[in-house]
Amino acid sequence: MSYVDEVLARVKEKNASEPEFLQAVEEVLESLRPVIEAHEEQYKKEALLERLTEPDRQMKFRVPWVDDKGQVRVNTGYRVQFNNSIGPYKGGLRLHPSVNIGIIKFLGFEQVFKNSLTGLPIGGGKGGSDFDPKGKSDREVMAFCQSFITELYKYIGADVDVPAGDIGTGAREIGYMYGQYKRITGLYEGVLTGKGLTYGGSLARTEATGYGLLYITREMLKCHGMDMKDKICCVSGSGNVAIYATEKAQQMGAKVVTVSDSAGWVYDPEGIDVELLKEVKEVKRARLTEYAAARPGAQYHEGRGVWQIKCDIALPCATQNELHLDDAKLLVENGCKAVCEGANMPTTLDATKYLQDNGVLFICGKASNAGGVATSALEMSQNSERMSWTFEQVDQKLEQIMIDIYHNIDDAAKRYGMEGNYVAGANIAGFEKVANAMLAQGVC
Ligand code: NDP
Ligand code: 2IT
Repeated sequence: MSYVDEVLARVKEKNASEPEFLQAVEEVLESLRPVIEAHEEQYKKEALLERLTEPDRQMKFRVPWVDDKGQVRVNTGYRVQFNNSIGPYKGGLRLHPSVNIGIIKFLGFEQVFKNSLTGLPIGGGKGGSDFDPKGKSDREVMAFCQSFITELYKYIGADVDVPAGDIGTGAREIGYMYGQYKRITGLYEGVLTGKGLTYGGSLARTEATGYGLLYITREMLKCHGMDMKDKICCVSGSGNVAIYATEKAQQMGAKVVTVSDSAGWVYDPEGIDVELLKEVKEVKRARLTEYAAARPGAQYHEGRGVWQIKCDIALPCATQNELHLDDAKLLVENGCKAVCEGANMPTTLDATKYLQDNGVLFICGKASNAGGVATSALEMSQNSERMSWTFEQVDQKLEQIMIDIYHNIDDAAKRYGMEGNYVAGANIAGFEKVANAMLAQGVC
């Protein structure tokens, strides 16, 4: 049995109840086969893959808080510190009822490679809770965030582990968490990113994941003789990533015709009105039915369905495993040219393979959504030097980082004879830097 197969079998046995984590590990290890085979003896002796697939540590804790009726509520908090061989742990906090340890581990594992691809000195981690911010008052959200940090503060720090936003965690939640960290520790330091602009946040961090997704998409299209102008795009989700992906795609001359949330989706043939979408989602925290009600030409449908709309470019920006094999078949049938992931692992393994086998250009999330965490690392730099850069400075750096990521993953795929396979390229390029650092640092 090859070393990769041995490790895969062991990981499956040890983590049998964590399907998302297994999916993420399988995708990475399958792509790494040629790299591992070239160093099989050394890597096996060093147990490199066993160390890479086992988090440094994982914290699980109780988060008690009091709701507006005076009732005590209890959630579970998590932080998985996966790998810090190239920098302090870095990665978001997801607040969603579906959160469990397997989801946090898959996200933390992906983050290790993604953060490596940014070229910046950040290790991988992830955290969150099964708390659902939907329908909660500001005071309830604050009570939860304060309680969450009252436990988490022990494990984080500007040079240790720097959390940020993810699903359900935006500027409001980061603000409450930052205030509580400061109150407990007395430290005014860059322990969280995605902060408000008046207390250490970076310009362009809000836009960064969505904008970055479009910068890398445009670079890939350019290298294949295409551009964004007049392209029809289907976006899923309507949160932070989806909104700014839509905004940048339209600035580039494309037309985004769909968005979705967990209840339904909108088809707006005239092109999504981003300002209206921001008003509905960022200000009112309302459902997409309100968007459709305010936009006469738009159709609202319950359930899922964005991938049935004919498009040139598909940008899944909601959550994991939201683009299935059947969706991939529809996209191919409708002439879709490129799928670039804004979310983490939104495309199932069989759908990814189908798209690649049918000539659709495909960039996986750990490369294409890396602009968010890259800009978080730029926020850390600004905090360290106690300076803040202009929007244009940050945006330019972000754009260059995304262009560099495209060429790095393209080169890595070519080096191993897999030209055009950007999944393999991303996994290989992300792995090489982390593996070198781990080997150099000895058994740890
Ligand atoms: P938000 O909470 O801002 O938005 C999430 C969106 O996805 C909402 O429209 C939400 O709908 C929808 N959604 C969430 N869960 C589900 C589900 N189970 N089924 C259907 N729709 C769902 O999160 P973000 O935009 O920040 O994150 C979106 C994705 O991008 C995630 O995969 C995240 O990990 C990834 N990501 C985020 C980065 C960031 O900087 N924020 C960076 C890199 C990746 P509803 O409101 O109804 O729940
Ligand atoms: O998945 C991700 O990369 C994020 N949610 C952003 C992490 C960060 O630290 O900015």
